[in-house]
Amino acid sequence: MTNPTRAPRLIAFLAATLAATIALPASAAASQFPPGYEGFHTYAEVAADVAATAAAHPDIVSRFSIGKSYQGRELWAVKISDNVAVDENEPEVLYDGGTHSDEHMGVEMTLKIMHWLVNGYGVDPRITNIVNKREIWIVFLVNPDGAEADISGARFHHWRKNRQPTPGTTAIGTDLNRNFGYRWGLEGNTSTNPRAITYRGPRAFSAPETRAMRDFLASRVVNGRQQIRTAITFHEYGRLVMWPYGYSYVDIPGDMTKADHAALVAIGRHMAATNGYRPEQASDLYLTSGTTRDYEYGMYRIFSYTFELSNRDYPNQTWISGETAERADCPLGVLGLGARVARCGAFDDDLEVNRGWVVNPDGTDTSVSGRFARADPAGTLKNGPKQLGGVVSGSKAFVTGAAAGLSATANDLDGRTTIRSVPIALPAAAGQKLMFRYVFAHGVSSTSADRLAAIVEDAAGTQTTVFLRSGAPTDVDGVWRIASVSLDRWAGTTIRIRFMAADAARDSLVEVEIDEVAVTQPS
Ligand code: 0X9
Ligand code: CA
Ligand code: CA
Ligand code: ZN
Ligand code: CA
Repeated sequence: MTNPTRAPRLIAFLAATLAATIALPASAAASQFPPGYEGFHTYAEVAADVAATAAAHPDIVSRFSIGKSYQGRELWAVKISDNVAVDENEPEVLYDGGTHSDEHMGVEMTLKIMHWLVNGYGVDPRITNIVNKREIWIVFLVNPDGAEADISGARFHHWRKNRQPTPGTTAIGTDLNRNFGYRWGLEGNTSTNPRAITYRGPRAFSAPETRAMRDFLASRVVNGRQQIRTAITFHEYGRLVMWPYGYSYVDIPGDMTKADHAALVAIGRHMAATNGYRPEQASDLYLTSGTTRDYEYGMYRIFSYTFELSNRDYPNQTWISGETAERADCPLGVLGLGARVARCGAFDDDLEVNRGWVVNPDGTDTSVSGRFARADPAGTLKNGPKQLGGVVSGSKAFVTGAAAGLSATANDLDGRTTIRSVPIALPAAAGQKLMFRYVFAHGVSSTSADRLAAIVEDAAGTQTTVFLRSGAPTDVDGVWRIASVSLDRWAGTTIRIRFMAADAARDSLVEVEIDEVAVTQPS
């Protein structure tokens, strides 16, 4: 393989942001890379390599398409795992390349990862373990139309965007890494000009290629939980490892938790140390919005990285960062033993994104106002703080009526409200605890009929109250407290967790908040 050297691609280095108009031949002979770059794979060669590898290793590689490009090319992908035909309950990992079509090295990296896993399986214990214990998804070339355009006539055209015309203009192409629907369209290095190389598209997910990625990600939500826990999206160039967010210069905005940030940085630094890249927050390079990485973390809390590969280092396994695969069971475990015990058990939910809780699961709740909602609570005051305006982690918790309203009793709980978790399979070992943070506040007119209960529902539907706080005719201010309850009775079974809050008997001021629900590791 030659060592290709090409013009700088990082757009910060570009003097002009307008894309050159490129003329493409009307009829396409088999495309090929310019002389000296024959080691790179054209779309047809990617498709052939993926098909041949899947055919040769049907036990661990399954090929599929996540959808079609604007011009109708299949967006080829594989799943790599043992028992590959079965959706096993194994942590999942996603790698993608070729979002920017002139960054061909990212595509080579995705192919390299596939061959690294396939060739090392049963040979290298580390790789065998990854294939057996994880489900790896690879989308090789997110933007095949652009990649073909980029090498048309066996010359490089520096074509970055897809090949979709923008209605009402003569311009072609949307920057797919500005078109994802998380905080799409903010300021920074993203353009409303259809001719610009960073054109974001008329709306989020206006491009078929980003929609295919969005729909694939959504398809990995199983039982209410996103199965993909870690991801790398491969770009070029600059030798960078970047964590979220790119949309803000703030290190830990409200839509990130402190713990996630610490883990994102730790894993990012480890990976950078293995390949000599520079680790940094994406916005340290420049502000962007609508990127793959921000969408994956913001929407699903996938621990997601952008790698800017070198445009000279044709990928070899030195640069494969297997840590994303190895840590996919519990990225927060990188923070040490305490975090592993508390956050890497059978269940962990900071309540920042939807992880499948159902409100009013039996349809019998009586609350007319103040039913549980996952929200950013407003603070309320009535003889001292009642609903607290800050949560334990990030900016979300389950709250009884998140808004403050005009009076302290405007959005408090009236009647009974219930939430129920997804099924949680508890390992058989002893010492697992249900831990959660809660606020239970009430006014002087409260009675013992007002309550907050944590309930374990077993596989047969039997409910057992394992935690109870009851009201009393005294004024109790809101304070975040921590609860810890043994689950030994249910070890080795599948349970659901319920929280029930009630303002019963006579109407009183009752406020409840729940955050950081977890089942600890066995002791
Ligand atoms: O601009 C991009 O999309 C990425 N760089 S590239 O040269 N491959 O085009 C960088 C994305 C990283 N995110 C931010 N810088 N916010
Ligand atoms: Ca498997
Ligand atoms: Ca699975
Ligand atoms: Zn790129
Ligand atoms: Ca939270």
